[in-house]
Amino acid sequence: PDTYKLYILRHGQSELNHENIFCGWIDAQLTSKGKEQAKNAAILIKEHCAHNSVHLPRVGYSSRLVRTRQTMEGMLEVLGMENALYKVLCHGMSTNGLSEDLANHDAVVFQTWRLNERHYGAWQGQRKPDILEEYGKEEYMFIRRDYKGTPPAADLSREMIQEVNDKGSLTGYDFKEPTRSIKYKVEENSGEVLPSNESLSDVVGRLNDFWNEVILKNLNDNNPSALVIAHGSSVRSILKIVENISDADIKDVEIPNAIPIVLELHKATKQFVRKYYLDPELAKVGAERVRNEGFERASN
Ligand code: DG2
Repeated sequence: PDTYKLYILRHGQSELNHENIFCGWIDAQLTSKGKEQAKNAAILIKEHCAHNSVHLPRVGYSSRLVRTRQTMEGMLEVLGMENALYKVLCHGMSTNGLSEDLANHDAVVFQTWRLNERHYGAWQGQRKPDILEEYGKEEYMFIRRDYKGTPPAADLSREMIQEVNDKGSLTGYDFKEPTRSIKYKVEENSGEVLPSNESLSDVVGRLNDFWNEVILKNLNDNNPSALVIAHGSSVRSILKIVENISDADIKDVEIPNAIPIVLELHKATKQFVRKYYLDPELAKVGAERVRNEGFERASN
């Protein structure tokens, strides 16, 4: 094949997705439906690779939030790659040593805050229908989907974070200290400046270099594919960067939970060639559901 392939997806349904609550940087875990979705996503990739006689991806990228970690673990289990090495990447750290790591593990997964969901500021932890009622339809959709729409900043000293560690168990955090400075200590010590609210354009700004300098750079003949597990906003940001989608058009792009998108890139130039969902029908239904969140009282 003359293209590299990136398998990109949003994590499976989280507990807060299910409750119709803005999640952002809150560490919500996957529901049992979310775990099933992760398995199904892995099966789709497995079938796709078998059908095209190509190897499974062995390099993975995820956010620092537990819902992408759980999705990754569930998928790697189905792919028969449980012996995976997880590494946090932040300022000043590189993916050097990848080939040695791959020699000793089934897969290597880099976790970065740059793939986190956008920080939803003061809206985090609040029910979508309540925010819709408080702000009205126009403002709600502007902040939720306009490229520059920014929610009010979170009060970080009170940031309601149901923090769980990478394995999904509640950590014994001392809530007197903001939990962020415990979870993201590595990042803060490395000099990263973390947000307290973000628009989609902020996410594109913090993700762009990581996309080009890390994810694209690591694609080569030894690693012609990679698996990227991210969030609604970080997947939309990736599509915006890769397909050069306009600021106006990106507001109409919705990302369903856990349906892999294949992004094919030209080998020589790493330019965008084509994009497709591995289950287009399911993706359509899922995207429609996301678009309507907040407008109906029933949860998904
Ligand atoms: C959702 C996106 O992000 O919400 O933060 O609640 O992908 O992490 O579940 P995700 C959240 P919307 O912008 O679609 O309302």
